[in-house]
Amino acid sequence: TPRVFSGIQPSGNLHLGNYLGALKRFADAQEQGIESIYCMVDLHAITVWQDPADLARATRELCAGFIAAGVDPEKSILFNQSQVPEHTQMAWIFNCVARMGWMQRMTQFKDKAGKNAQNASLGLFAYPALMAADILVYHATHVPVGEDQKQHLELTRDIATKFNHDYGVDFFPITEPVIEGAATRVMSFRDGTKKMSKSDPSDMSRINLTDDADAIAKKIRKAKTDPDPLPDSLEGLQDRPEAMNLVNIYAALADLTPEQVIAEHAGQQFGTFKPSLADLAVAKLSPISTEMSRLMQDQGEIDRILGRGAERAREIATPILQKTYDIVGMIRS
Ligand code: AQP
Repeated sequence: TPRVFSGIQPSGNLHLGNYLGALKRFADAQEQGIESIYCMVDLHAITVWQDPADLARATRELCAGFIAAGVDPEKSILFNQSQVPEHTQMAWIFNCVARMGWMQRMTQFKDKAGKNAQNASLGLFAYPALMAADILVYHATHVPVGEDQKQHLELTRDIATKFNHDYGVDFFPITEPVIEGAATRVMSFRDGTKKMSKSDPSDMSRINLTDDADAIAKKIRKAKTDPDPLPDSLEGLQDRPEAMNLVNIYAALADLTPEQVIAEHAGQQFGTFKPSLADLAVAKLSPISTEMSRLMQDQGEIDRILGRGAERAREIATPILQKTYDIVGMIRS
């Protein structure tokens, strides 16, 4: 039976890329009635330093973001990673399955560690093994993510394959990444060759899910573009990353294909297209930010949702971890 797992880091600045690449698609998937498990991956977040008070706040805000985006905590399982210790227990097993060379190839590690990789945390290096544990401790079959996570998901498949092979079992499923839709890679508003990211120092580079209508409209108006009008076919966007990004965002927000957006807006100047996009973005996103701030007023309720989600998650994870320990030869008495 299919089972969906995905996670988001509570590292602040939840943005349009997280919404279109992840949250919105989770809400859409939920309607298909597949068992879905969604995690605020706080243990991943601390692979780079997080102020403790900010981390707690960002975790609650992320939970509010899931719910405001349409993920129902009754239908889906919503929890924070550190409340389910089976993730880290499984991660240790996978640390012993994964190879140093595999980790060294991860582009996210190279990007985040920067030039001074010796100074990066050991956790940042081992991040993909914990991510494999997040997924496989539930025997999840499908993982909806943005394009940037593709390499980590391949590593998850490699870990599952090697574990199954090393222990001569057919135990872990080979997980399918689900990377689809018009906005699997939302780009920065300042630089169309960089992905929109939480950690970009420029707030103008992204739309935060907590931005109000004025901020959303202003950021779209000021987004970098080229001087040409929109072309009359998708091919005309090939070497125009900023224009392509805005068309893809429009398509994803309106549940259209990029082709349909181009057909509707061919020949328009950005002076015309940007205000339409701003209206659409405000219509779709400001209800989410309003709902997030409403939910954030009742922290106790958010904490109860996370706690209840963690209990439900553990019901699935505990027997899978125990079986893993049995396979590996760990005594349980
Ligand atoms: N720009 C993006 N376009 C589409 N999807 C995106 N995702 C992230 N950025 C984009 C997807 O959002 C989910 C959660 O991401 P995450 O917070 O776990 O990971 P991240 O890649 O570290 O997020 P950021 O915003 O890019 O943070 P920093 O700046 O710290 O690197 C994932 O499904 C991801 O694909």
